[in-house]
Amino acid sequence: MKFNKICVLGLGYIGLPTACTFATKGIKVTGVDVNPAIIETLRNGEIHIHEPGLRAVVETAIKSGNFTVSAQPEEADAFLIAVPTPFHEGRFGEYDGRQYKLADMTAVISATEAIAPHLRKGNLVVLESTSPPRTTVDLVAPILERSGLKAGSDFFLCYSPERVLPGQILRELIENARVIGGVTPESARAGCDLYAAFVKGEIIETDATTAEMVKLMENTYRDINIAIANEFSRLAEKFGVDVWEAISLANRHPRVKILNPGTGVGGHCISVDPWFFVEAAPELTPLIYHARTVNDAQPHFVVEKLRQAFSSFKGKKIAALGLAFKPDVDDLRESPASEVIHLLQEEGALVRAWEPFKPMADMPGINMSSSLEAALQDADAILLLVNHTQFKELKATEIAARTKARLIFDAVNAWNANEWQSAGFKVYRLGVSK
Ligand code: SAJ
Repeated sequence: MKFNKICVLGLGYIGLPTACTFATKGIKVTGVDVNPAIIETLRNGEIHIHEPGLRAVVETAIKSGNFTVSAQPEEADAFLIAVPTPFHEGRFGEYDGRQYKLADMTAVISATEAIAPHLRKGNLVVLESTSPPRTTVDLVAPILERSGLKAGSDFFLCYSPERVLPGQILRELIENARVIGGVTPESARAGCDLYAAFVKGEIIETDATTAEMVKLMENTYRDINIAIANEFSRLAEKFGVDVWEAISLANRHPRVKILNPGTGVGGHCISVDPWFFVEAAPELTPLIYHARTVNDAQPHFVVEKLRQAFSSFKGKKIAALGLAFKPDVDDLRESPASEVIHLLQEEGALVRAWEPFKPMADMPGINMSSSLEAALQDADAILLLVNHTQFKELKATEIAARTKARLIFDAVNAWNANEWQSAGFKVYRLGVSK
C-alpha cells in the first residue's frame, strides 16, 4: 500500500519525532495538536521538547515542505494517534484492600472522534498511545465506525506501540523492532507498509490486542525488575552490605541482569503502564501491584536513609542536584527526585534544587536554583538525586572549594566515595549501611 499523506495526532515526545521522520521520507505529514502553544512554537520553527537530534529532524522536515502543523486533522491516507494516556488524578479503583490507579483515556477518545469525520474507505488508522488491553477493538474501533465504515473491511486499523527510550528516540525509532497489531491481517499488512517508510528494525505483524499487551508487558517487566533492585537496596542496608558491589557481583552470573536501585521510578511510562494491567484484571496482578508500590515508596526510603545523617531536617539547608525523572533528559514529569524534595520540605528542610536541563522550570512548591553555585551557596548538605553525566563528572575537590557543605548523600552511585571523603566530605550512599 502507498501512503502519500498522513495525519499525526499528538505532537509530544513520540508524535513529533515520528511525524518529522515520516516527512523526511517524502511523505506529506500534517501534525495535529490540541495545545495552541505547541502549534505556535512549531510554526515559529522552534521545538518544545528537549531530545538529542530532534531539532535537526524537525528543521529538515519543515524545510522539505512536507511537514505542516494544524489544530485539526484533515483528510489523509493514514492517521496516527500518539496522545497521552495518563492516569486519573485522585480517582482510584479497589480490589481486596489494594487501591489502584485508573487510566484516563480522554485524549485517545477525543483524537479518535476528531479523525472519524475525515475517515475514507481504504484509510489506515494506527493507535500508538500506550493503552489498556483491548482498547483498539473495544474503544477506538466503535468510535471510528460511527462514520458508517467498518474496521478491518472498509478501513484498516492497527495498534503499534512506540518503544523508544527518551534520550535515544530518533535512533531507536528507526532501529528498534516494530510490532504492528492489526484488527485483521490485512490491517497489520497495511501498518507494515506504512512504517517500512523509515523503520530499519524488524517489523512484525500480529493482532491488535497482542500488540497492546506486548507494550504493557515490556514496561511492567522493567518496573518489576527495578522494584527488586530497590528492595535489594533496603536489604543490603539491613545486612551491612554495599548493594552496588553486590549487584555488580551478581551480574557476573551469565543469566542475571539486576537493574539499578535509585530514588524510584519516574516518567510517564513505566510508573503508569503497569496500572493498566492492574485496572484490567486486579485479581490476577498481585505481583505487578506490589512492585508498583515498592517503587512508589522508594522516595520515602531515600528520606529515611537521609535521616541517618540528620537527626532532624528542620532548618537544614540542602542542595538537591537533579530533578529530571532519569539521567540526561529534561523531562521532570512524575519525577521521584521532586517527591524526595517535597518529603524533606514537609519536615522543615530548606531545599534548593538545581536541574541543569531545565534550570528555570516552574515546579510548584520547589525552590529552583538558577545555577549550581546558587544551590551550593550556604548548603549544609548536597543530595545527588539524578545520575546526569555532568553531575558524575563533578570533582570533589572543586565542589569542596565552592561550598561550606561537608556532607553528601549519593542516591544513584554516581560518585566515588573515597574521592569525596578525601576532599573532606562525610559520605552517605543509598543501599550502603554506614
Ligand atoms: N530506573 C531505575 N533503575 C534502572 C533503570 C531505570 O531506577 O535500572 C528508573 C529511571 O531513573 C526512571 C524510570 O526508572 O525514573 C524509567 O526509566 P527507564 O529508562 O527505565 O524508562 P523510560 O520510562 O525512559 O522508557 C521506557 C522504556 N521501556 C523499557 O525499557 C521497557 C522505553 O523503551 C519505552 O518506549 C518507554 O518506557 C515508553 O514510552 O513506554
